[in-house]
Amino acid sequence: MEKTEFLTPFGIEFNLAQGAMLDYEERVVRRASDLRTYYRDDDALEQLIAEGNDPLLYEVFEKDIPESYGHLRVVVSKLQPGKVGDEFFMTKGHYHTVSGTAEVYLCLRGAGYMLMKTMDGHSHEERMVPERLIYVPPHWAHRTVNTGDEPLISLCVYPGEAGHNYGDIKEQGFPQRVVEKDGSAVIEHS
Ligand code: PAN
Ligand code: ZN
Repeated sequence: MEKTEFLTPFGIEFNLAQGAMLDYEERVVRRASDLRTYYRDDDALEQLIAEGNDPLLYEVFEKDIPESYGHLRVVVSKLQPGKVGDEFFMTKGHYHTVSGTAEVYLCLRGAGYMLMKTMDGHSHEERMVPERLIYVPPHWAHRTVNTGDEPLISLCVYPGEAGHNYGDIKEQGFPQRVVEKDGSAVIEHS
């Protein structure tokens, strides 16, 4: 058995009604310019960056938990509502670097989808709504998409050693895109 890093037990404070981790220690911010090449409509993204002063699209609130074997990373992911062209705001999406590690997402607020895919061509989507937990099995890349008009907020828990592999998704994308058509959210498959 691998040796795990010693940590003194602790609690984490939440306001579940707001979907907020109150005593987070790190905050990762992703702005529109961080999502260049991810959306189908590059011009619409550039327009959003220029006219919206490079708006914040999503944040991840984190506790200082070791990114190593045996630990569980506990974070809150908060994705703003909006669209780039007709495509709803989404996270970059990633495989875990240690790809055989799972993750759970408990949706706290908002509405949207979890898009998932595997390296060998499977794809799958799950609806995200409050009080629904999505189990992302090992080997499935995952991306969240906000189809509502308020932030989509989830509590995520994943193994400390998982790591994030963004490169493969940046190059290949997902086979699913979630777009607005005639006023409703539609998942397109390529
Ligand atoms: C989540 C994600 C978070 C942001 O905590 O990191 O939703 O999405 P990206 O990392 O794809 O930008 C998670 O899946 N962690 O493993
Ligand atoms: Zn993940």
